Amino acid sequence: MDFTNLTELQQHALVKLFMHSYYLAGFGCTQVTRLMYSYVDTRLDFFQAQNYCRENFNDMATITNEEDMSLLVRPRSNTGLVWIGLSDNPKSWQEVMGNDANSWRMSVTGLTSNSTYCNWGPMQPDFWLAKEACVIIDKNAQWIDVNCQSLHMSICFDTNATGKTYVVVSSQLTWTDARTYCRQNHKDLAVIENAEDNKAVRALNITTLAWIGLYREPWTWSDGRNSTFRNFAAGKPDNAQGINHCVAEGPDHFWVDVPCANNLAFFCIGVPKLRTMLRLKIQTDADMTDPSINTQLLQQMDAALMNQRQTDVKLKWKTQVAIQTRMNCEDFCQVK
Ligand SMILES: [Ca+2]
Repeated sequence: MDFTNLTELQQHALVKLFMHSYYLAGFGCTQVTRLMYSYVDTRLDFFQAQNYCRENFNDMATITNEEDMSLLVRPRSNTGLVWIGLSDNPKSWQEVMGNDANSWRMSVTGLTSNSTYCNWGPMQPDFWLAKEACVIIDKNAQWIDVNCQSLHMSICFDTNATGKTYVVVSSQLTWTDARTYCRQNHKDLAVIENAEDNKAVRALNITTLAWIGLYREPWTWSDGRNSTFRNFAAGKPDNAQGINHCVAEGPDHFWVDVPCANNLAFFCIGVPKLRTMLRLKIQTDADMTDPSINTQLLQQMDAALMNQRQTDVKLKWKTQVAIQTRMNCEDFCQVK
């Protein structure tokens, strides 16, 4: 189908039509608010709430300071927990070498592993008591996540023309001190990228636990911001059930870690996205059942809106085209 370009007059008419409907939808929307944060009184699990916030606002609530916390307003009737956007999604670190902000990283690069190789011991890593973000290797060359402040011997590594060589350091050090020692005297804490590397470390015949160069930074904000602000209640987080990987706030704004599967109300951040339906009547001899034709028409309408500097509008077809006659078809278009 050859859509002739919309004339300037048609573009103006299209923009007026969209914007008129946009404002009408705004007046009728009960979620319009001037607050940065919106309380959503629907009980969903963490990831369902995340989807809802992304679909209808910008994302889940990120808290960067105490002023942000004061803007989290809830009805007095809700004295329970409400999701905020902080979590430690175990899909990114538990039993796998993920590629997310809270995934395991190599000391020598600060980056996530290029290989998917790992050799976790039974039930590891488990982020026990929400305090284990560094990795040791045992005498069977199995990996275990432990508290970075605990004291252990270390395995450093060097590189040469044939690859890596590993060195045992018997001093009892924290993970950070072990890394400093390895960097000053060798290349870094041990990098283990494959079964051959792990076998080489096992050949060192260590008799107790030793640090290797793996660590991670637990907890990430849903919208990707790197706010380090925390307001956990005393003794939290503690990963008490071993599955407390998502964070909610109580009515006093103190945070607790709870299972992500809990169904709670939640706070989103951003201005609500307004939606409206437009009914368009198009006269054409083109085949409107052809998806490419529909896409082409949508692109032309997008371009017309862009020409009028209406850049914050997203269009999509709500339903498949229903042809009434060859020359007269109707469809619905959604403004988001
Ligand atoms: Ca552990």
